[in-house]
Amino acid sequence: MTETVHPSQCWECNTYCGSLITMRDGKVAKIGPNPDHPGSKGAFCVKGIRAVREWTDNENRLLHPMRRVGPRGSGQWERISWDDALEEMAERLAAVRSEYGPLSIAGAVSGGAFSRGAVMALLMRSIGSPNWMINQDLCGGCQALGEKLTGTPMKNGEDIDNARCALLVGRNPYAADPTQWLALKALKKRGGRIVVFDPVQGPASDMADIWLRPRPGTDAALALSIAHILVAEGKHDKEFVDRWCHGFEPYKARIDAYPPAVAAELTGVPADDIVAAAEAYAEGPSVFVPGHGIDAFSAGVQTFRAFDCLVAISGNLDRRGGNRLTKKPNGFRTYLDVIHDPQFRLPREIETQTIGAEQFPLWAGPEGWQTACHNPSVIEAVLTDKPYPVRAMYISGVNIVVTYPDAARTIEALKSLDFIAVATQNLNPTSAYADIVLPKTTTLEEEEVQLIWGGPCIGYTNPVVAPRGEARCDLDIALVLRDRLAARQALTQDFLPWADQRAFNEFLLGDSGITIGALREQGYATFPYELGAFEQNGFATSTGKVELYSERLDALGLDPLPNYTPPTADASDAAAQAAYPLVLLTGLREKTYHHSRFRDQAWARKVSPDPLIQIHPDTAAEYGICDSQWITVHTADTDTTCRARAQVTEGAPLGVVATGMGWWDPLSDDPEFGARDININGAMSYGGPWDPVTGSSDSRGRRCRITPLALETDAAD
Ligand SMILES: Nc1nc2c(c(=O)[nH]1)N[C@H]1C(S)=C(S)[C@@H](COP(=O)(O)OP(=O)(O)OC[C@H]3O[C@@H](n4cnc5c(=O)[nH]c(N)nc54)[C@H](O)[C@@H]3O)O[C@H]1N2
Ligand SMILES: Nc1nc2c(c(=O)[nH]1)N[C@H]1C(S)=C(S)[C@@H](COP(=O)(O)OP(=O)(O)OC[C@H]3O[C@@H](n4cnc5c(=O)[nH]c(N)nc54)[C@H](O)[C@@H]3O)O[C@H]1N2
Ligand code: SF4
Ligand SMILES: [Mo]
Repeated sequence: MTETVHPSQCWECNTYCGSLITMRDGKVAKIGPNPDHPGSKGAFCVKGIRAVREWTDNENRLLHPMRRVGPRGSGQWERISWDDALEEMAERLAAVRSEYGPLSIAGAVSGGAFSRGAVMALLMRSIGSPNWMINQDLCGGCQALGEKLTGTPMKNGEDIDNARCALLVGRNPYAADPTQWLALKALKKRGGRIVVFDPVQGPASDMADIWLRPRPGTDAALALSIAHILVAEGKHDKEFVDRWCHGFEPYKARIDAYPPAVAAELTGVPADDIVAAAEAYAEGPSVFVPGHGIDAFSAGVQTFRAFDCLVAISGNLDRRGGNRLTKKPNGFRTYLDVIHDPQFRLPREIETQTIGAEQFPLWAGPEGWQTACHNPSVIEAVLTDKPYPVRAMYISGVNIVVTYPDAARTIEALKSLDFIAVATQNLNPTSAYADIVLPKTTTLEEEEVQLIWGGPCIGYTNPVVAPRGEARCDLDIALVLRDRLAARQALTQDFLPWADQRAFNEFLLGDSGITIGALREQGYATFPYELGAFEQNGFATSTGKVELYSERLDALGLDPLPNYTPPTADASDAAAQAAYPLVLLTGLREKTYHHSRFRDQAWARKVSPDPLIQIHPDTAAEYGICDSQWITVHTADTDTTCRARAQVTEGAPLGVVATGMGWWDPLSDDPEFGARDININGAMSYGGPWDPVTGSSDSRGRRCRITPLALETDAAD
């Protein structure tokens, strides 16, 4: 028996924990945390320990390419060779390209946090299409754009280890991020203070010194009010503001409109509690720890800007114990650098036709953050041919039927396409509509190199096992497809100049001096990192300063100052409010699952067998709902409903119901695998209102009503 230990990194989620993988006789025997990893510092989670192995080894793993033989969604497949699969895919894509033009082909992928995002963007561009869809309008996009516009790219740079106060806003690190959770527990232990903004009770609010429960979607008013208190009491960092902040005077006028009494009225949080939170935050260094609870909604960017400006004026930017600005080793390329590299770009006149670029130029098209499309507009284009037809899709590493709002509409769009190929590790509700499915490698079978901003370090994922069956990684699929398309004169330009994933990874490492050999040895590579580099370089905005007043937003005719926008739930008229009296929150994370992943794993199903929806006891009593009873959820914006099981708890505020996301049932006989039945996105709209910058729709804060299902339904289940 031979046993070896390999330092690696889990990239099942973008915590990117350092791991140690024990191999015994060529098989993975154990996966555990790497205590030396500078990013995760020994943190890890059950998904990394257990789910990733089962994901690789499970009997449902897709091992061979398959072709659909029955109608779309019928679940009837035949095994085919890679050769046949890629020939057919090239033939069908070339046919669509010649009939409708290159722009009629779109890619869909989770986004630029993993190599498959860059590969998808470059494959689509090679075909001549600027259209690729990412998840980030639903995840982190508002944070990224808020930071970009303000000049404060600080995501994952939270220095909790050295902070005296942590301000958690819409974040549940207990389930979502073990590294943050360990750091917060340590902060608490050493006498630091934790302030939590969250309407719903959870492990973070249980540990908080101060817990504010704003009405959903109103957090911007809290941030503006705290900024007002700091400035009114002279507790802001005057020197930093004078030297490095653009637009302080108009900003001051804006925050002065939000004294605690006004913010209390808007948010439902008592004014004294807002003052107490401001006092705790003022005793820095303080770190702002945001989460999905204030992202992915129609006022997400302004909400983030309100907090980003607070971080800046309080002197906590790029400061020990505050929010560090992200940096990278000289010569290293991130995936975003690749996406924006001029050598891999289509002509500007093509990129400006990216779907969504006209309405959301900071999101989609040549000036866009990742250049990717506005997803709801792509679904619309598929169904209406406006602004032009989209007739084929290649979907990899994203389960859009489950994770995009409005599952019924996504399914309708997929059903109407001329051709769909899906690369995945197992059959799921999205691949159910494919013509061709392609077996994809898992994170134990792929080599990945990434900038870990939280480290800071370059992280390395070691491909410790050979791909199972005939699985291939995204780049390998793309390279063969490119050649087959070229053979059919269906290529605009070759934007994939690498022989394999290793060559791509070496391209990322560039002139950084970091080698694959060194990464394999240690599992990561650190690089020098200095705080306060803005003293030399300024900030990445047109003024070179932190833009409290955003020149970019001003030029686009949008509000240049951070502001409070009333939540969508407030906008409807009295009749609509009476018909849909509750506010729906979605997205609560569970330790067991990763979005729609791992839903077939027996241990996870045992811990969490059904989708739960938290309901306050008084609300439950009003509707005659008891704990564990199945109910239906119906929002004001779609005709469709979905089911969930009531969890009656005082943790949910009165008038609010809160649920998770990502539910489907891989063991179901239903060809849709429950994608509309037990999936909250079966009852959500992907339509407006949209955030004016990112085009994000409200993934929470929508009005809904609930109906108890007869208890007999339970017995039938
Ligand atoms: N186990 C596990 N971990 C994960 C994931 C997973 O699926 N499973 N997904 C990963 C990904 S991609 C993401 S984006 C993160 C998401 O993880 P988090 O960033 O922690 O986000 P959520 O769990 O969606 O919500 C966090 C909190 O926001 C609160 N909230 C809801 N609405 C509001 C509001 O209006 N204001 C405030 N202040 N709070 C609100 C919720 O009650 C919840 O407690 O988790 C990552 N980690
Ligand atoms: N209503 C509502 N909707 C939401 C959210 C919410 O809070 N509420 N959250 C949003 C958020 S934050 C996110 S991040 C998204 C997540 O949305 P998705 O990215 O669609 O979620 P996953 O379940 O992670 O889907 C990934 C799929 O890709 C495949 N996959 C996994 N790993 C790999 C890989 O390494 N390579 C390839 N090629 N494929 C892989 C698997 O087959 C899996 O089914 O959902 C969003 N949707
Ligand atoms: S938190 Fe869990 S799933 Fe995410 S990277 Fe770490 S071990 Fe992997
Ligand atoms: Mo996410």
